[in-house]
This record gives sequence, structure tokens and C-alpha cells, in this order.
Amino acid sequence: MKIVMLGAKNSGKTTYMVSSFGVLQNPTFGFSVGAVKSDDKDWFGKLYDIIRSGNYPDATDKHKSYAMNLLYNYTKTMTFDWLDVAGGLIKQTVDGKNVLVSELQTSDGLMVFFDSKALLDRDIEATQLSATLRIILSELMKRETHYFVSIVLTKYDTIPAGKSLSQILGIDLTHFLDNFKNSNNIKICITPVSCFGKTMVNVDYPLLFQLKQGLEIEHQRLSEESKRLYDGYSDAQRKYKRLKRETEDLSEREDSEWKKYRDYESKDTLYDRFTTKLGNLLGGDEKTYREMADETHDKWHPLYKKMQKKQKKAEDQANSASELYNRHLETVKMVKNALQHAQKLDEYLDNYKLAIPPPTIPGKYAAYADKFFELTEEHLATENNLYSSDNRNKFDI
Ligand SMILES: Nc1nc2c(ncn2[C@@H]2O[C@H](COP(=O)(O)OP(=O)(O)O)[C@@H](O)[C@H]2O)c(=O)[nH]1
Ligand SMILES: [Mg+2]
Repeated sequence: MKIVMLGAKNSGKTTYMVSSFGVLQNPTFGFSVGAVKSDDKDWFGKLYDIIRSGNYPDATDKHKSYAMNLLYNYTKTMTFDWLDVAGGLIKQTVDGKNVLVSELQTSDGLMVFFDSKALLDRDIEATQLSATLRIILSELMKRETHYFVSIVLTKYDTIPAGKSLSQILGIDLTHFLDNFKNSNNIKICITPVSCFGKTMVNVDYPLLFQLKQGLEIEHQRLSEESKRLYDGYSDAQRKYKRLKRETEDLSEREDSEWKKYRDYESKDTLYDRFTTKLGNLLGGDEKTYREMADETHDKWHPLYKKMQKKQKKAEDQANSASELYNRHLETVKMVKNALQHAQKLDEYLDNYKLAIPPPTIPGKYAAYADKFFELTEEHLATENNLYSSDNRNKFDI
């Protein structure tokens, strides 16, 4: 699957990406992620250490895709491409916007990043809210298949205590989300996150939310593939049966010609050749056994060749049928895995560790939203206390 990350420069995309990668190095509910390329793994690892030590990577604005693996119990279950979109693209130069739109069109999931504090402060420049929402809205409206959007409210640690979700989202974003309250295709989750030194809050959720959708897409794709392989197998098997029948028919005809030939040949004697030729000289019209044997041989040989060819074709079909069948069985195993893993991930997301999952739209948005944000705030406060300077020695950090 392809996941696109969208957000203004400085909204915390790279920090989030690195942090969620770092956090998910240790399996959560059995799931972990890994980089396909060792260069990327080193880069992520180095930046994660920087963030954990309380610093941040330099803000960069590059457009880059990372190939990742989703693992379950340390075994690869799916690959995904994770695209860190250059935030500058949102500034709607025509070219930039076209690049962005085409990336979105080919994506299977979207993560949108807003700096929570900039949202709360209604900082137009920092959030580029209207430009971002305009692009997303026109894309989402065109979607006819399921599509998951993670709205990631970054730097949640910078939000003063006691703010509700609607205060942070503001009227523009709330109106935007209202479009999807009854959507059948689009599912949006809103997660406040913080990547602040050793305090990583909710970072795994928005990515795992995407990957669950990815597993469902993978399940669908593999199911179709397995059906295609089975149809191919049935077809090859049908062809094999027909060719085998034709080969048997040819073999019968070929066999009877061969027997005739051997029979004529056994009757071919010098005496027969002599008497038959003599008879013909005297006005008769007979063939010698030798001539008849030769004629029969001429008839037999092409039949024999044809039968051999058919037999070879039948064998090819049999091989192809068995190869397709084995591949079908392999794929069925993968289909089962993808389904099992999607269900497993669903279970994790449903029973999220803060007791309730982040609000989703459509879903239990209104009922959950503020409660979830409260829980996050509480969690953040305890974590920060835990790691505050007085506690540092105590916890040996
Ligand atoms: N307090 C706080 N600051 C953050 C957090 N995440 C990112 N930042 C800050 O935001 C800056 C930009 O982040 P970056 O990931 O480079 O943003 P990008 O341009 O969207 O990739 C960082 O250098 C940090 O100063 C966070 O969780 N908490
Ligand atoms: Mg960046």
C-alpha cells in the first residue's frame, strides 16, 4: 500500500514518521515495522535517538518515499510505501499542486499533519489550513472505494491543559469533518500525538490505523489473485483432459496403422514381390506387401508425430495446472494471514491502551472525542512527571 503524509513544513511529519518507526521497532500486539533498505533503517534509527534525547531533527522539506515492511511476530506480512511529501507543495504552485494531487490519487491512505498549537492559535501561515483542506476535500469526494485518513494533531504537549477537541480543531476543520459524518467510504481518525523526548504519546495509533486498511486492501487483492490462479488451474486442467483424450484417440489410430505395417512387412517376401510384379506385367493391378507396408508406414509416421506433439502439449498443460494449483494454495495461505492480521490489528485499535480509541468519523466521534483528549492529557502529564528532572535519577534515565 501507499501512504501519503501531508502537512505544512514544520507540522511535525518527519518527527512523527521517525518516532512511530522507532516506537514500532518493539512489537505492539505482535506488530512491528522495519525499513526495507538498510540505509533508511540507519537514518531512522539515528534520528529516533536524537528525538529520544530531547532534540529534534532539522526541519527539511524533501519529497521522499520509504519502502517499509509491516511484520507480525517478526515475520513480514505486508510492504508499504511511506511518502514524506514536501510541505512546500501545499503552497499551491500549479506544479506543486499537480504533484501532490497525483500522489494522492495513487495512494491507499492519507495522513494529514497539523501542529496542534498552531491550529489552536489559528495560525494561518503555519497550518495552511484552507489550502490543505481544499486539496484533500476534492480528492476525498472523488473516492469510490474505502479510504482511511489519519488526522494527526502533532506536538500535543504544547497545548495548555483543559482544551477540548473542538477548541483545537476550530470551525474550519470541524466543518470539513462534517462532510464525512455519514460517509460509506471515508473513515477518518483524529489522534493527538506527542513526540517529546522519551514521552511518545499515541504515536503508533495513526500509522496502525492506516496499516489496518492496508491489510484489508491486501486481503482483497490476494483473494482476487487466488481466485484468478484457481480459474487458471481449472482452465489448464480442462485443456489437459481434452488433449489427453485426443492423444488417446490418435494413439489408437497410430497403433492400428503400426500393426498393419508390421503385418505387411512380415508378409513381404522375395516370392511375393516376384509373383505380384509378374502378375502386373500380365495385366494385373496388385500391390506387393512391401509397397503396402511402405504406404502404411507413410500414413503411420505423421500420426505418430502428431500424437507425440499432442502428448507434449498435454504434459505442458498438466505442469501448468499443477504450478497454478500450488500457487493458488500459497495465496490462500496469504489470504488467511492477511485476514487474521487485519482482525488482530482491529482488536488492538478497538481496545486501545488508553481504554478507548481516538475519535473516528463516521463513528463515535462526539461521544468519545473529549474523553479521549482528556485521557491523552492525563497520560501526557503522568509521563512528563515520570521523566521530569526530579525523577530522572530515580528512574535512571
Ligand atoms: N514540542 C514538540 N515539538 C515538536 C514535536 N514534533 C515536532 N516538533 C517540532 O517541530 C519541528 C518540525 O518538525 P518536523 O518533523 O521537521 O516537521 P516537518 O517539516 O513537517 O517534517 C521540530 O524541529 C520540533 O521543533 C512534538 O511532538 N512536540
Ligand atoms: Mg520533514
